[in-house]
Amino acid sequence: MKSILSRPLSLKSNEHLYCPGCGHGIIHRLVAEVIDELGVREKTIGIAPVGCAVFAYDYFNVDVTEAPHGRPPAVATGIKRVLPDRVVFTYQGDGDLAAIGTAETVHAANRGENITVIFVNNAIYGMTGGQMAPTTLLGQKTATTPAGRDLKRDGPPLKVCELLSQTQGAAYLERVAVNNPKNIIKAKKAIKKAFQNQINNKGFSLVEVLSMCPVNWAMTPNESIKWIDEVFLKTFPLGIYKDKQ
Ligand SMILES: Cc1ncc(C[n+]2csc(CCOP(=O)(O)OP(=O)(O)O)c2C)c(N)n1
Ligand code: SF4
Repeated sequence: MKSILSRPLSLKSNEHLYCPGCGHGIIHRLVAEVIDELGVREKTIGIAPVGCAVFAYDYFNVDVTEAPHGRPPAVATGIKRVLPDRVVFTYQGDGDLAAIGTAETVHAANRGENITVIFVNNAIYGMTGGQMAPTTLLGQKTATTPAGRDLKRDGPPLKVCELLSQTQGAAYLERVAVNNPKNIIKAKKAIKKAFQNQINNKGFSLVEVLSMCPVNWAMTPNESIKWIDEVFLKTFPLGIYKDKQ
């Protein structure tokens, strides 16, 4: 029988700990397919975050180190500067990248570090109870934000692509989603471009991926893929926010 689908070489066969319907597994696969297609598996180094993706080092079949609490862009900067021939990427959630790691993210982008950042926005500060993500929507009640986000008390959701588009050093910023096949194809294209940019020395590239968290959204996987289209996208519109030629 002809095999039409197989596991990318850049993904290990380890079983994921992610919940059913979680977007992390899809995004892991897209990153792994891109690394395979670019033929850079032997020279790629990943940086894992805190949050649900903390175990990314167990899933990617490339060298991966761990930089807790939003420090992946700082660690990626050091690795890339010492080993400029390597392909260095960070994989971070919104709590990691846009709450505790805001400074590292903004300054790495502003300096134009030649790294690739995969930013998973699920509007949830995963792993801890009762904490709000910087991206949690106004009024959004979740398992980790039972009181919902209040504009006066908490401020509006933080829009990372829009924010980073103000930095001179950012070369490429795009927001994509993984809630349906059409969006998944676009997400892969954006992730590939973010890696290709690094290979072509274009500087800081970040792909923000809107991703499902059915467990903390208290939805079924089916409801959560619909919620992205019907609600999430209204606050976080998809598109290219910067593409420096
Ligand atoms: C004030 C504070 N500092 C640091 C931490 C450590 N910490 C645990 S999980 C996490 C981030 C989790 O959220 P996110 O990055 O959105 O990942 P997700 O699990 O949603 O994929 C952080 C920073 C914490 N819980 N609280
Ligand atoms: S809590 Fe949400 S982000 Fe974490 S693994 Fe489960 S579905 Fe994924």
